Amino acid sequence: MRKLSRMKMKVYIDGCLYDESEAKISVFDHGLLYGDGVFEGMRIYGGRLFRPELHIARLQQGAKVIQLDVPWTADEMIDVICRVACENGFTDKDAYCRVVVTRGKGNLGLDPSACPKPSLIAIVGTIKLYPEEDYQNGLAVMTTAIRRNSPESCPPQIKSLNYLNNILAKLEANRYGAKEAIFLNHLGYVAEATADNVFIVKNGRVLTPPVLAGALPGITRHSVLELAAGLEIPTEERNMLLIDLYGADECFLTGTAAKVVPVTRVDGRTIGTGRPGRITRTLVSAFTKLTQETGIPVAERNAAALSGR
Ligand code: PXG
Repeated sequence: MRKLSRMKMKVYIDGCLYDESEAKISVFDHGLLYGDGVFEGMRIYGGRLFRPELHIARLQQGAKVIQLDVPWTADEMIDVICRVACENGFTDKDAYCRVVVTRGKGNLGLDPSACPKPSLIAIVGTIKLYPEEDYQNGLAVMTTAIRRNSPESCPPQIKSLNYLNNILAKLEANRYGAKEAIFLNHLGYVAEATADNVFIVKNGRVLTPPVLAGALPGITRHSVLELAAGLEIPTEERNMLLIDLYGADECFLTGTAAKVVPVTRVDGRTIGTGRPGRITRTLVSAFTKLTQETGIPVAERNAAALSGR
């Protein structure tokens, strides 16, 4: 069979668009040398960019904590994403956007003061974490022996370019044939998955670990908590132990890449009935509806930016 050739992407780096094969950064960029920087993953649903203001606010907050001065406003960064989306033909389709702010070019010492100018990279393409059948049947996940980054080290709430801890957990999941790994924190409380937040449903209540347990303040998590509240399903951010996970009526993960995905097995144990639960399915539908009905139309936004508004 003939292989379908993928359209060549245009990638944005510091004010210019490059063909993907020409999109390169310096080997002296501290994002590469030390993982010094922050990033965001956003989605475009049917040509609309989903909640970019929340993603950019999280990026700016993380940058502030690591004393990385981001010279671009939220509006400027959203304009850049919409421009790259349009250049790549995602005006009416689904897409995945990666925004990266690196510390920029420096020298071989880790001192960030040698890096005068941060770099902004924007990539718009596609991503699919799990096959469709996992959304129908639910994922089998495992808990990992790796602990979520301690809050006494690099704060786990920052979406930094340091994902090695998460990658170690993902490698462990791959090794055991699990679809995803769930971290406990240094105190033994459930924190989150490698790129998703964790939820359980117990006695009709939707529960998720607090951010203080080591969870990233996920935009999907936030949206799902809002949707549940709107549907008058009680919600609570609460510390949970493994026993709460194993004994849950339902379980699901949320994330920009994963969206809302049911979990039906944890560490070989069946969760609830072993099928995606009723409340999970209700929230999947509500989230899908939200993504289809809200968001910034990238084509309109780009046209307005080009015409100087
Ligand atoms: N926890 C962690 C550690 C994450 O990295 C989430 C939770 C979910 O947050 P949002 O805001 O997306 O609901 C994330 C998000 C990737 C990829 O390339 C990773 C994320 C998002 C999109 C793509 O694997 N992480």
